[in-house]
Amino acid sequence: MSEIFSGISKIAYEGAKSTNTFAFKFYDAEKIVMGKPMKDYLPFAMAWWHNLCAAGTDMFGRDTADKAFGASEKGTMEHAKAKVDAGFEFMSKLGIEYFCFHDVDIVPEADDINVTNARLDEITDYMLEKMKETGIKCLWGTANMFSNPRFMNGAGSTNSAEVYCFAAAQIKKALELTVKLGGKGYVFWGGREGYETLLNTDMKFEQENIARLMKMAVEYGRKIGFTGDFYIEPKPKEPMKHQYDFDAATAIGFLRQYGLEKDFKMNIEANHATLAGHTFQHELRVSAINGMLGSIDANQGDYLLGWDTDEFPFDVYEATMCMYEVIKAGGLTGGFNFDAKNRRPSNTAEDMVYGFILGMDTFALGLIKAAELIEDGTLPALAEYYGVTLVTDAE
Ligand code: XUL
Ligand code: CO
Repeated sequence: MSEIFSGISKIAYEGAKSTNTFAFKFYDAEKIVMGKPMKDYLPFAMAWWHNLCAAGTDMFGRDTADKAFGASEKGTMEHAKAKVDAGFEFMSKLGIEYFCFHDVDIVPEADDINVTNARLDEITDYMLEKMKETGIKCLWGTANMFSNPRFMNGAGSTNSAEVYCFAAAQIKKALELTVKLGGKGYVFWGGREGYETLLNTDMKFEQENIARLMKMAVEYGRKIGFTGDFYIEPKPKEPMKHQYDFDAATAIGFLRQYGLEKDFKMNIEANHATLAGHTFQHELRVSAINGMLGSIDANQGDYLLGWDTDEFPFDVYEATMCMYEVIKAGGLTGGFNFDAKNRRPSNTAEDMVYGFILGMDTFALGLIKAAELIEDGTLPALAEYYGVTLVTDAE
């Protein structure tokens, strides 16, 4: 198999003064921070969909990037395998230990679910080989229940029994694949679980149906040996006008109402927090104080746009506050998945690498700054001066 990112060697740490654009300035995997190597705080993951599938298409224009990775035709099993080759080479060069995937990211979806499932079996065999070769692991898997037109009215909240059953079948397979790949988590992001108008929506019934689907997933997952966490990834809107998993507080209330709280945690995405009118830190704290801080989708939005722009994170203040919460909570059970993509003009293989260097460096610097905040004693001294208790020290 030929090298896909030829000309790019393994990305090394060179320090803040380095002018080498293909080097980390802050992410030094083995550097000890508060008694642990950086990489233990920051289990980074590559999102299969953005890095290997998304090629720049938006509602105003088609692909700008060539993500064929040497395959002669896109949307084929040859292309699916080329993505596996590209993905594992990419992760190895960046030192990324995990990946996350939706079922339909890893194979082209066929008209017949049995054909899709056979393709999924074949590609995951190939992924397993690569995982053994490289030591790279699966952070979480999920089923895409929002792209196919059948899900236009939702999956768990659909008005069609047939679509509901299809969603259940898709989750069953995605769970089996997650177990096969040793995934630590399984995500529910309810992109189309919501409504446009309440005049034609039975909200209670829809929420009960979503909970029922999750309950079946838990029962089946535990039966086939899935010992990891299920996650809800809250998001208030987009694509729907109103999504049921609005934010962490809403999702946690929902889980408690339906008796799902023992099996589920939160997968908090920075840009989704912003869309809900919260800070990233707020969503992390709400999850942490409820014992449900599971995993993170690391990205950022643009405060001037009300969209889910999924940018690679470069805001060090946000990353610092995030790492402050993560350290205080005793770490994540999951990891930091870069649910992030390059802008349309950043369309080269080199740009893919730059995006990840930026994101990894931002979180590494955030970790360093959060550790300073905790270790330099300023906050406890101020708290003592004013006679207050720091909430995260209260336990
Ligand atoms: C969409 C989003 C998803 C989930 C997985 O906004 O974040 O990619 O992370 O379905
Ligand atoms: Co996400």
